[in-house]
Amino acid sequence: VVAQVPEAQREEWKRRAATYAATLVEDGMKVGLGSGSTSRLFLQALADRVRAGLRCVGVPTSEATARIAESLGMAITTLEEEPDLDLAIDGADEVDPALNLIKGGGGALLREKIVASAARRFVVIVDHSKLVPSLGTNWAVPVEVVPFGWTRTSAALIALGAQTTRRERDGTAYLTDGGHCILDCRFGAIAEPAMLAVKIKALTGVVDHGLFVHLASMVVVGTESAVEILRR
Ligand code: A5P
Repeated sequence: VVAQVPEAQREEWKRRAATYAATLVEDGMKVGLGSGSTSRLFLQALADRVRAGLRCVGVPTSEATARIAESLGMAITTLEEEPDLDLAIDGADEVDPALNLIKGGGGALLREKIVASAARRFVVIVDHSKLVPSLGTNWAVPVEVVPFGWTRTSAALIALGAQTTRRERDGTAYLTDGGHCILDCRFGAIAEPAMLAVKIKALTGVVDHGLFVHLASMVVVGTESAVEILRR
């Protein structure tokens, strides 16, 4: 499905969701700032509001997002300074009908999950092509693992039913902002994300994974003509 939608059209759908999400930020809020291309559009829309007088402070979910936010003139801080956020807004790779997610296509899943968990409301912004009947339809589950003994951790994930691929960049292991590897794990369609999430998290060597279960309070979906709001 994803491949059939021209990129320019998806970009427009993403922009629609991102622009709507920027209107959810109220004066004085502490906001988690997501990572990825949809979040970048959100940052641009939010920066427009900040230039118009809105006061807010953001906690970035990646070094890349921190750089973008700063370049747009936005105030940023850390979870150490502001451990309780009013709102977090981020993209996703897949969204199922129960609003469970796969995240981490951009490799920022660990900080994204910590920031989403620190927020009173976690709002997800996606284009329509990200909606799937079950997680795992189009995407592998990214699993963040410590580099030490990663082949052992990979074997444990294979024993859970995954086909694993270590993510690479320029011919060498891709490393996250936290200095960990990512193993992209294909499980096929995932019948019970909550159960799989617990099993993956229990493996020694796993730091965290891209299954976001029962975390999103709302999903804003950009479509051809409008935004659709999905609530849990
Ligand atoms: C980053 O690690 C991811 O979780 C992104 O939020 C996700 O991959 C969605 O990215 P896009 O908005 O670029 O599709």
